[in-house]
Amino acid sequence: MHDTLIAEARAILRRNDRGAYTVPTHGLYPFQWNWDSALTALGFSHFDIDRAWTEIETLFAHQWPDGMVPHIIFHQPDDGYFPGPEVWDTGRPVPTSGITQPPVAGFAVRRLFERSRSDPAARERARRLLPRIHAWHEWFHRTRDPQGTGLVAIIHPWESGRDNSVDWDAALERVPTEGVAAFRRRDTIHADPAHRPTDEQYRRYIWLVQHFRNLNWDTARLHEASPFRIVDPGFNGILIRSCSDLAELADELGQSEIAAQSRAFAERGRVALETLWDDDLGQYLCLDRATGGHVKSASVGGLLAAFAILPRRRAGAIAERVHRLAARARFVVPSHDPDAPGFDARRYWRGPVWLIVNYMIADGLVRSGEDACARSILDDSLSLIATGGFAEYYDPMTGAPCGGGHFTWTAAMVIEMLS
Ligand code: 9WN
Repeated sequence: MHDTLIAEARAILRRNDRGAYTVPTHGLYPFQWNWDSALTALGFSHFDIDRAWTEIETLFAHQWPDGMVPHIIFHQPDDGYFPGPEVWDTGRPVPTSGITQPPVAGFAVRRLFERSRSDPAARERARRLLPRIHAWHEWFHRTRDPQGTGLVAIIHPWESGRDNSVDWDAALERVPTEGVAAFRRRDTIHADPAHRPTDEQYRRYIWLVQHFRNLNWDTARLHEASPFRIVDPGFNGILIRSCSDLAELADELGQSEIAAQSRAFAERGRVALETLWDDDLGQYLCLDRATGGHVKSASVGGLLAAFAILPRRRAGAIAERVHRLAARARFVVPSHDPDAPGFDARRYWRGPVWLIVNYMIADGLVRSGEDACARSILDDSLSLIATGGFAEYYDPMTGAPCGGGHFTWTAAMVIEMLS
């Protein structure tokens, strides 16, 4: 059974392989996405370690001079996706978007290194990536935490990777729609519109893109200029974990300065994360930096923070929260609490289960001593695959597959979980 699943997962990775990068799935997402690639490299690492390194090297070959790593790289023209390179108009030699995505590459590269430690070529590849990843982490702290709070903000829902989460509803309401040029969505041709964000949300997504484009994609100015500025515990949990892992990797490679700075970023982040804790829900909350208030929304972002490797009592509370969710949903971890306002079992990040999120929560929980909870998350993940195939996401109440099919990072997570 496991062997068959692994074979199917490998075939999906090969099918979506475009040589030096993978597409998340044929049709719906025809380019390279940032955090998809980093997590996909983990899948490759079990059967083609060279290809795994290449995936991340290609991503970093398109890093901006200021350190930002864009969320999409438009390697080849393809009008099957909106918004394409002409909408972003970032002026990069190979077109890219102008915003970023959850920085999971630091974590992934440490894993790759551990899996190829005895190979001198891998050591060299890690040595070359190390300063680039560190430059990205520095960019985050410089441009997305100008007050030095220890936590960074996202300035567009797409940066979170959890595009239409209930977490963003109130903040997105404040984003205007006047002046948004007419557009034609393509996602709803490839996937069921009932599983995707609404047109109203898309108008606000595009307003933000136009706004940043009018500021010439000067990333040093965008944080202050954006009406949408949110501190997401999941996003920060990922950054903290990557900084910690980069510190370990830098130690191994004798790069003591990068090690010290990365460790300092991670420690400051872990302390600051505490300010997002909510006793009521037993999880972390987002902070709306534009209003200064917490966003009382029971989303998976507050559980994904477990990836940072939390102190025992916090990890225990998150495990307890997952346990309570399991009493309501047939499959954990739903991206939104089924009992909370805004839950929608099939609409993208407003309820469905995502395997990448499950993987990261489980990984963090194991490292904080919550093995049983982590095991139940992984078991549910594999049951979803067995019944629904390698989908983009799944209905937590029925297990029905949703969004795109033959999905790369879903397949990569299956290989990672079973290997
Ligand atoms: C926008 C590729 C990406 C993921 C995101 C997911 C979705 C894009 C979209 O697909 O976002 O970046 O067009 O819907 O939300 O997490 O990286 O798989």
